[in-house]
Amino acid sequence: MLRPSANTSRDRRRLDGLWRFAVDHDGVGREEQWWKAPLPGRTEVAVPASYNDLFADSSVRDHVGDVWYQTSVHVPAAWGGQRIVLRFDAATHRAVVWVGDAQVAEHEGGYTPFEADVTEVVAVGEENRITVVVDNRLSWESVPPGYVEQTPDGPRQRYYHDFFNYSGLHRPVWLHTTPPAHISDITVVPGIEGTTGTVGYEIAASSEAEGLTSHVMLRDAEGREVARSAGTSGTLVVDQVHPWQPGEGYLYRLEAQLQDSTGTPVDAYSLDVGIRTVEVRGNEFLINGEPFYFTGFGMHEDHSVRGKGHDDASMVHDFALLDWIGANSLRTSHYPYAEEVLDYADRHGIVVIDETAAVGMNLGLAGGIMNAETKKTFSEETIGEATQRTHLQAIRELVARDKNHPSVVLWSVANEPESDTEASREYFEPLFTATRELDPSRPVGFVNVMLAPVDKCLVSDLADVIMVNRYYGWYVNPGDLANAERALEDELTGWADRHGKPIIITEYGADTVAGLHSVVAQPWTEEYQVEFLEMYHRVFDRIPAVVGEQVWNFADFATAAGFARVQGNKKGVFTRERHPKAAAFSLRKRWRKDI
Ligand code: GCB
Repeated sequence: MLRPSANTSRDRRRLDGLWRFAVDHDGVGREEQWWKAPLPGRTEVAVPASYNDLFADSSVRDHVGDVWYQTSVHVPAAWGGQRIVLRFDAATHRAVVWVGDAQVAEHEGGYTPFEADVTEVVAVGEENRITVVVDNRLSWESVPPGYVEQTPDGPRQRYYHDFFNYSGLHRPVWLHTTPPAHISDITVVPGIEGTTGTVGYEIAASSEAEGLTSHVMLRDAEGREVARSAGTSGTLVVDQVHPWQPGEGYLYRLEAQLQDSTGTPVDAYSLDVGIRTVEVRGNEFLINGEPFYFTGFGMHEDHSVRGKGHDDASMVHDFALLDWIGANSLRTSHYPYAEEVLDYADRHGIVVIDETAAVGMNLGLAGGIMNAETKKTFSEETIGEATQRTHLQAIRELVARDKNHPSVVLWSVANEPESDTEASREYFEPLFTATRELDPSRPVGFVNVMLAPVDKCLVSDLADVIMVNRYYGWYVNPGDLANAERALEDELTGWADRHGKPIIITEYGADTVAGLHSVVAQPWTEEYQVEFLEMYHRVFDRIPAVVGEQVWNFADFATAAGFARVQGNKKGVFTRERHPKAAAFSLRKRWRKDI
């Protein structure tokens, strides 16, 4: 599925803005067919945004179930004869879409795009009503999982992950066109040998394109042609290649065309391409054959008021802070981020660990802390075959969406699942296999939890890279950094010895209330966060297999209520408003080589 584009053969419109909105408190909208008329009430909502925090109303914020969105769009008469497509970059967690009275799409999974060919349904040259119902319930079959508890006061959504269940239309909505005979997908796989770059390409086209020929041309960043080829697949060869590199996101542009027998273009699509290699060799992580050391953060798409809604201004600012602090990488914890984020990372040379929304698959933990749960994590009553099917589909959609981004160097199939039981291994083995089949060009891993240390974890040997989240000095040995240092070093040494693979510490951090200070470093103070991180860095520097450090978290973020959460998780190095805590300055000293 290619993203909407505007060029000589295609056009696009963003449908963002204010939409009509109704919370289906009584769960009657589907039965009453709310898509057939203007939605009840006068409420409006911003798209893209989470709806939860837009209103001063807990019955909206904590609503469990359906909410309805509706807008009207004029479809230009000039679009007649084109294929018209309605696309949602995301609807969290599932949606059904109608144009007028006709259902056109249904999608499960809150963080990947979906689209519908609405050519036969829209009235060209007229206003068309678009209605979407978005269901935010998490179940044992969804990714991430959860369950709805019935209480005397109504349903309550329960889940095991540590971020607020923001919901709604979080990303742009598009109406766009392609010619009926069109390019439907492009896959590129870059390579480098010495000073020569290669771009393996494959072009998929719609059935109407039979008889047309595919042509591709590669231009450098200055627009000069550097290679061309014909046919639906092949390899472009680039002499004196300018590689895509961390810190310098050099991009070529692939221009693909479908041409008829007279050489006239019928459809065209352009794609940015970074030429780089990624390889795990021994305990090193190599980009373009050079050892790469990850610095940066696990992040969240999280802002006050708009929740998980994508916003370019906030994104640019977050990247500016990453640059300021000297971060060269991020993990899309704990779900695929907006595609704009990956585009930006491509252009600016930020390295990305791309994660699915499989988080909270560990009933021994809830909201980041130990949980007295009697249910088994992996079972037919909880996370079972149905969940695995959803998970597999989420991996397929993630790889399909992000396969061409040079910034993405590693797939993370899950965050902190239970991984010390036979059942967990049975669950994950096919998912690793499938991910490698879908993309043989990138390493695959998952993020290990502290409850499954090196001698207990039964899943890590399936991974190319060991990713671990550790909280010595916080959840274990709180306030005792001397003991924490020994325990951390012992454990990381154990991982290095056992697997001989590169290790990335994908989370380490301490909750810190900005403005809280103490002369003798105490948990929750800014001083403690600084000393905590410095202790981890001493240990990392003593273990050669450690190839990366990503602090938890970039910024404070919203969570479900909990006695260890002070208006959310406070492990940010920046506050939720993106103001630096003391730790930001100490990380900057470590990570920026130029100051
Ligand atoms: C973790 C989770 C992350 C939590 C964090 C915490 O291990 O991966 O989602 O927010 O711990 O702060 O407890």
